[in-house]
Amino acid sequence: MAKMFIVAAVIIMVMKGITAETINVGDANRWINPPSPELYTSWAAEHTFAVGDVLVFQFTTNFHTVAMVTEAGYDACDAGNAVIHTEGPTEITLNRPGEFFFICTVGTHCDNGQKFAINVTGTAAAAAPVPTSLPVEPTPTDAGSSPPMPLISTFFSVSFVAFIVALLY
Ligand SMILES: [Cu+2]
Repeated sequence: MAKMFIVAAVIIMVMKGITAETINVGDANRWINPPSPELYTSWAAEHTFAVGDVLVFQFTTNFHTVAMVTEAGYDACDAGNAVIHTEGPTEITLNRPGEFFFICTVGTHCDNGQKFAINVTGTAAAAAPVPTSLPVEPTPTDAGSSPPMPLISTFFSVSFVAFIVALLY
């Protein structure tokens, strides 16, 4: 029994490891008109991005913007008809795998390097929120087996407690 708890706890820790992260764009520099054109490309190269992660663009409202653009828009510093976020901070969830391109649309900021491209790894399903409104159907006769996916949050809580219990022994 204790072994099962430990296995469950390990699964939970792995799950926690792949849980969405909040990532501050530019780290301490925040989202600025960069002093060097490589600031954000360097920043992006130093980070990894996974589906479900949230990018936080820290800036004073109206001093900068955030637009998620196409690759062509990124190259040309042209937002086209992309949504332009003007309120700081702006948070953008990376909701799919693949390439994302971000620019600031204020003045020559983008030309100065206030832009970056990232490649997001993972699967779209990984970011799907756990449904909380689904009816939970307990299966008492099947208590020993792995719980089905909709019970994942219950599984999480129970396993965490089990992990603590396991630590005590
Ligand atoms: Cu800007």
